Amino acid sequence: MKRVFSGVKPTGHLTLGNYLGAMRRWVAVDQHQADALFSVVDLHALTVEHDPARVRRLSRQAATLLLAAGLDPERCTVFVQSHVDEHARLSYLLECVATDGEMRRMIQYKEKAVRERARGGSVRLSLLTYPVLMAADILAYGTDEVPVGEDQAQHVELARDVAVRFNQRYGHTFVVPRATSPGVAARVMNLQEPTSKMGKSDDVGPGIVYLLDEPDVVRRKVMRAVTDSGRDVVYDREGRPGVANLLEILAACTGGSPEALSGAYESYGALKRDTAEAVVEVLRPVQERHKELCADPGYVDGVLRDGADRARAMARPTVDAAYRAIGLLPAP
Ligand code: AQP
Repeated sequence: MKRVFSGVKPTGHLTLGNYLGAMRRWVAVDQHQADALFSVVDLHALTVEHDPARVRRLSRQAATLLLAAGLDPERCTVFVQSHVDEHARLSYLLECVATDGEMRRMIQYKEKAVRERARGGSVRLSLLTYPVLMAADILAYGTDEVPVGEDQAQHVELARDVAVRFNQRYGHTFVVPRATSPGVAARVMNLQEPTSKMGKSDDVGPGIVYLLDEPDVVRRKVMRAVTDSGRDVVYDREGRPGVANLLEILAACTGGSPEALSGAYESYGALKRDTAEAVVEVLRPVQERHKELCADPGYVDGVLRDGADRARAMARPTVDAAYRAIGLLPAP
């Protein structure tokens, strides 16, 4: 059975982008067809300015939302990255294989470094080396496939390069992974800035639909989405990014295709109304289950404890093998 690994960063409240671009497929497909691991990758949340109490709170919330969305701990492994030391252990070895040039070419690094400076902060070294930690997350588990949104494709490519290089230099140790993408909704855009990704740590809050937004908040955000000049509803990602984004969200929520749906609307207002209702309906069961799980914290603790135990047992042999292969003396 193929091995799948993916994760979510607790850098903000989870968004509709996280759900449509990644989580929904983890629930509907990956946990049924693969030996799958899903992690709240909290070490990655320390790469930018952070408040320790908030990261702890968001990690807990993200884990609860993964379960609320439908990940079943009987079918897959759900855990918190920092509970499994193997990620950090392997990350250092991979830093000895990846290069400075590779890190500096990463688009997300460039974008986030600019954002950190604009916010008056300094750029942490860990922001630069973040893709190596992500490579460790993936390679530690012998992962075949990494289901991610489009924004993460470059990082998975780096994990592949590092795996191939390590294997060539030190002997076959890692499975070479590949990214898989959801097709529709691979890149949900900010409703107020439809040329930018809907990211959970963005500054443009009104353009982000959070998974725990109340239905009326969702409706308000979608109804106020920026649309393009012109009146006809056509699907054109380049020329009409605002309308295209709404059509993609609607298609992802209802199962249609954005091109076909565009023919069904004569006004932006009607498209927004239907999109808002479709999003509310997609989020409703997740929010209900989230509420139930919050009332049962012992259950979530148990899932995370078992998940970390399972993940550790899976990662340790590969990471130990990498330590031996690269030339480190085994402890007597
Ligand atoms: N807008 C999106 N559309 C489609 N997929 C998305 N994903 C994230 N945003 C979108 C996918 O969700 C998974 C988990 O994402 P993440 O936690 O690694 O990253 P993020 O939500 O992009 O959050 P950041 O990096 O903390 O902050 P921002 O967003 O400000 O950069 C991934 O599979 C991702 O592809």
